[in-house]
Amino acid sequence: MLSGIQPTGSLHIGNYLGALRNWVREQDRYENYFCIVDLHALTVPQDPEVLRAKTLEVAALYLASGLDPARCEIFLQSHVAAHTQLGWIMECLTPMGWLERMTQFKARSQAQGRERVGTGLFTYPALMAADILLYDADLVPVGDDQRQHIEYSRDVAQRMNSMYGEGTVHVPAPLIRDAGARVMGLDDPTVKMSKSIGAARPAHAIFMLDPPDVIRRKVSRAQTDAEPAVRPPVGAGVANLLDMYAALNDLSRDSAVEHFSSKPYSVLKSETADVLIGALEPIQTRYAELRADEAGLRRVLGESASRARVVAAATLERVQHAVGLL
Ligand code: AQP
Repeated sequence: MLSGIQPTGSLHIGNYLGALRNWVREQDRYENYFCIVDLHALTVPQDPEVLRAKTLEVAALYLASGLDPARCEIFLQSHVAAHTQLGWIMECLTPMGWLERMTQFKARSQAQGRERVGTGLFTYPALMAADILLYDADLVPVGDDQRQHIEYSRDVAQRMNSMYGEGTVHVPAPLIRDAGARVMGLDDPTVKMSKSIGAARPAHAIFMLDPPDVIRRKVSRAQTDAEPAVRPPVGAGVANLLDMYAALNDLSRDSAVEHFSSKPYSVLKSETADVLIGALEPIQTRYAELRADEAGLRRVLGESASRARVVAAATLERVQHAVGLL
C-alpha cells in the first residue's frame, strides 16, 4: 500500500478522514509506504522556510495520528531519487492529451491562467504514477478527489506493460472509502475542503492542530441553510456536518440523520464539534511530544528513506532495463 500527502499547508480534517485515518486503520493488513510528497508541493510556489516547516509538521502528524514506523515506511519523496528518475520515464510514456484531461490541472490552470502555472503542475500525475509503481503498490488509499490520478497511473502502467512486457510494473488500484472521502469547505460546501483555501480563509477548514475553542467556533459558523432543524432532504452544508459526525463515529449518514432528526442545527453543530475535538485532542498531545524531539523525527524519516531506496532501486532498474537504458 502506498499513499502520500503534500506538505502544502496545514493538514485538515478532510486529509485526516479521507486519507490518514484509513492508513492508520489498515496498517496491519499491508506492507505500507507513506511518503510526504514534497516534490509535488513544488508544483505551486512555496516559501522555502515554510515548506521545510510544513514537511516536518506533516511527518509528525503522520506519527501522531497513529502510523507506526515499525509497521510503515514514513519518508520524504525527495529523499528517494528514484521517484524523479522513474517520473521522467512515465512522462515520456504519457500522451499530452491524457494530462490535459486531468480535472485538477484544468481547474487550476483555468484559475491562474496557463501562462502562469508551472509545467510541473501539468506533469505531476506522471511523478505520482512513479511514486506508486516504484513500490509495486497494489492499493492506493486516497480521497475521492484523487480518483482520476490513480486511473491515469493504472493506464500508464498498462501502457508500459503492453509496450515492454507484462510484469514490467505492477498495476495499482485505488482504495476509496465512502466515509470521509470528500469533506467539503465549512464556509462553502460546494468545494472540497483544501489546505490552500484554508490558508487564505480560516473559516473554510478544521485544521488538525486547531485548538478546541477554534474548532467549536468554526463549526458554529459553518454554512447551513434557512431551515431551523435537520430534516431530509438536507442541504450541502448540513450534509457535510452530518458526514463528518458520521465518519468520526463510524456511523452511516442515515444513522446520523436519524440521530439528529428534527433537532436544531445548534445541536448538530455542538455535537459535531464535540466529536471533532475528541478525535483531534489525543493527536495534538502526541504531536507536541513528537515535535519536542526533532532529532527522533528526522531519524524515523532517514531510516525509512534508506529502506525505501532499496525497494525503489530494484523497480527502477527493472524499468530502466525494459525501456532500453544500459
Ligand atoms: N476535502 C477532502 N476530503 C477527503 N479527502 C481529502 N483529501 C484532500 N482533501 C480532502 C485527501 O488527502 C490526501 C492528501 O491530499 P494532498 O495533500 O496530496 O492533495 P490535495 O488533495 O490537493 O489536498 P488539499 O488539502 O486539497 O491540499 P491543497 O490545497 O494543497 O491542494 C489525498 O488522499 C486526498 O484525496
